[in-house]
Amino acid sequence: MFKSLKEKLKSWFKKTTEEIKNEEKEKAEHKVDKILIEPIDKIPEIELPPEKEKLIEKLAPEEVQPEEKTEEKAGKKGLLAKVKDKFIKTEINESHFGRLFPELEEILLENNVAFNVVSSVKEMLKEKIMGKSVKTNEISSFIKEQLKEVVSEILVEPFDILKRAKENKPYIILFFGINGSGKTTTIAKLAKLFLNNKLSVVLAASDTFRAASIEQLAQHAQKLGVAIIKHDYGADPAAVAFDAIKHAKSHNKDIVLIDTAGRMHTKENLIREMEKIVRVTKPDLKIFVGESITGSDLLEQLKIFHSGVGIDAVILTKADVDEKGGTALSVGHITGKPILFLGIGQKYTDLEPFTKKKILESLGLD
Ligand SMILES: Nc1nc2c(ncn2[C@@H]2O[C@H](COP(=O)(O)OP(=O)(O)O)[C@@H](O)[C@H]2O)c(=O)[nH]1
Ligand SMILES: [Mg+2]
Repeated sequence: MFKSLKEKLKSWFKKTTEEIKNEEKEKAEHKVDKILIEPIDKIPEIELPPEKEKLIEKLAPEEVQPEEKTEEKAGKKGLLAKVKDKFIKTEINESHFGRLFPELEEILLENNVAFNVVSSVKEMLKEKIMGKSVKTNEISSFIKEQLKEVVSEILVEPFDILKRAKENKPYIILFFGINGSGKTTTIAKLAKLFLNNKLSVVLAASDTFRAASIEQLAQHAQKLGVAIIKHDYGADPAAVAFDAIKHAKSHNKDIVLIDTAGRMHTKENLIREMEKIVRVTKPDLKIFVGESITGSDLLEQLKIFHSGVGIDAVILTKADVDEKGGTALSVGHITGKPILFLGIGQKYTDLEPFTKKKILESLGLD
């Protein structure tokens, strides 16, 4: 994940900030040279009477300075350049920003960062860097640091799901997202995580719509050794979930994971179905599962589910095949909800906790 974004950001930093740095250094060096020369130029000429001038000439004949050795000269120049590098500052202005941002904007958009998120990045970054006086040699690291802060503010830090899961018993988690986004697989991965943390699990096969969905979940239940509550295809998904909760209560189970269908005859039907499941099960957590690679499509789905039933957190799947990664930057900004995990493969262990730090590292910003 983020392979492409990371590489592009890296070359962007290098190229643009080097350009600005060199240009500003040239300007500043010119200024410094001028400052060094000007005071001498500006010494007012004193008019002496001609005879006095002659006398002075006699007393102090023009000193012939030996030519400085070229090596010595070069050494002095190097030192001067170093001193200049250390102290010359550039105030970042509109023109710098205008040169910096368009390429960054393109990189972000190309890598699936949503348009309005890119606009926010622009405003936030501008606010942070404009008018700031930065040592010219440190422009690159300064802008990188500021972009890191912007990304960090855009991402939402996830909560600890294991800690939360112990708050209620049974702790009810409802999953939704479109067909094929990875809900069933993610539920199995999470079940494994809970089992590893000594929490017992019941699965609810509430996708009664899609062919083979019940068998798929049943296979996972068997492999993991957990209970599954299922009805027939076409049964009421809310009723299945209700039975699973009843089972968990009577068997003293810790967690109920409710699988759902990702497609109905219409989008409105699907949302209505989800609303009903929410009403009946009163879940502690509603998780939207979406494919990282689908970019703007995923964000559209996310908005529909979020406005329809309200989500608490997101899991992005197939991050292993997503080189762009921009979706992960957009989710938090659009919903204000955190991404909890990234699905990074098809094995039960291919579920990676999402943290800001990890993302910043993957982007080469930390
Ligand atoms: N590479 C990869 N494949 C995944 C991941 N999560 C799910 N899948 C695959 O995506 C397909 C659809 O997954 P499924 O759980 O059935 O999606 P559902 O329709 O939302 O329940 C399956 O072939 C899964 O193995 C992931 O994180 N990485
Ligand atoms: Mg499924």
